[in-house]
Parts: sequence; structure tokens; C-alpha cells
Amino acid sequence: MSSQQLIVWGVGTSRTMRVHWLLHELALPYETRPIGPRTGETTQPEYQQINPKQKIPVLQHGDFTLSESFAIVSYLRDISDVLAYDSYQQSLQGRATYLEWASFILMELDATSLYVMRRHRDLSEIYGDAPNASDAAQKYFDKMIRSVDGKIPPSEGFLWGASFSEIDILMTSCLDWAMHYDLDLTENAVAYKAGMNSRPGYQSAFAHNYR
Ligand SMILES: N[C@@H](CCC(=O)N[C@@H](CS)C(=O)NCC(=O)O)C(=O)O
Repeated sequence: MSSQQLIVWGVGTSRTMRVHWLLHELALPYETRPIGPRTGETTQPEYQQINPKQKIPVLQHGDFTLSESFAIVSYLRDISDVLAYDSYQQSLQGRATYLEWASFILMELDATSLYVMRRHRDLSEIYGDAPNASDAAQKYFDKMIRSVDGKIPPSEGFLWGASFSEIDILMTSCLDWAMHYDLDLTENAVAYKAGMNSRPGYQSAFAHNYR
């Protein structure tokens, strides 16, 4: 991988956790700029130059800047050779399934369910109180997570192919978030989440992200 410096902007949220977790799994050296959401730090002119969306996380790699947690973890995996892709993960169907998982987790679990609850329940003073929308989002999460229950492996397995990947990071971040909201997870999902949460990379990243 290129020797240019890696800098991660952002700590303290489930989206920033995705990036720190993968960096800890890959054992890549990096610097953290520990800014948080809604602290005023993301609206500073210096940060708006880096990310006009005023959101965290952001990755800087030399003079390359990247936002969006999923794009960042995909990029980080590709610049490191620590997690080799297995033959399924390299196949046409394997790549399509990768996109299927990522779209599902980011759209159905994150954006349409958990983030709606976050915005219109926890952050209602900013985004507006919308109890019907957040109740419906909670029911939708229950339905969506059950729709993939048969594909969630037991505690020792992985979601995509035969090895750990950024798909496990995306899913675990949503399951952690759901557990934090006391949502009703299936036994399978709870066991899978526990397996992921016990990884040394998860634990060191957790301590770093939620300092
Ligand atoms: N789709 C983006 C979402 C990023 C996002 O919404 N970040 C939140 C924290 S989890 C944020 O920066 N909020 C700051 C704010 O709204 O002021 C990603 O996955 O990176």
C-alpha cells in the first residue's frame, strides 16, 4: 500500500466506528481527528473544505479525501493486503452479492429504519418530532432484519464469503445500534453480533471510537 498518511476525521458514532474498526483489523497506522457530530466542529470552515456535507467520518489519504463510511471501508480494504479476497468474493456472483448486502444494510437497515428513528426520536429538536414515522421505522427494521435471518451465520461465521469483510462491519454496526435502541433481535442475530463484538479489532476500535 502507498505510504501516504491516513487521517480519519470523526469519533463517537456508529458510522465512525465502521472506519476505526476496519483500520484496527487491518492494523494500519493512522491519525484520528476526534471531532464529533453536532458539536459545531463539522460546520467549521476548515472542515467544510474537507467535507461540504458537514458529516463524519471522512478519510484523508495523502491528498485524496473520501466521505461515506461504506466507501471508506471498501477503499481501506483495497489498499491493504491483510484481508485477501477469497475465490467466491472475487467471482461475478460474489461481487454482486457484496453489493446486494451493502445496499440492503445501508438502505433498509440504516437509512430507512435506524436513522429515521434517530432523527425523529433522539434528535427531534433538530429534525422534527415524528412519532408515527419512527414507530413505522422500528416495525420496518423488525421485518427487514427477519427477512435475512436465514443468511446470518452462527457466531463463528461471516456474512459474505468465508472470511471477515466490511459487510460484517456494516451489519454489526446496525445490530449494535438496534440493540442500543432495545429492538427485538433474533437469537441468530444476537449470536452473530456477539461473535463480531468479541473480535480484538472491534474491541480496540470501540475503545478508540467511544473514548
Ligand atoms: N451516509 C453517511 C452518514 C454520515 C452521517 O450521517 N454522520 C453523522 C454521524 S453518524 C454526522 O456526521 N452527523 C453530523 C451532523 O449531522 O451534524 C456515512 O455512512 O458516512
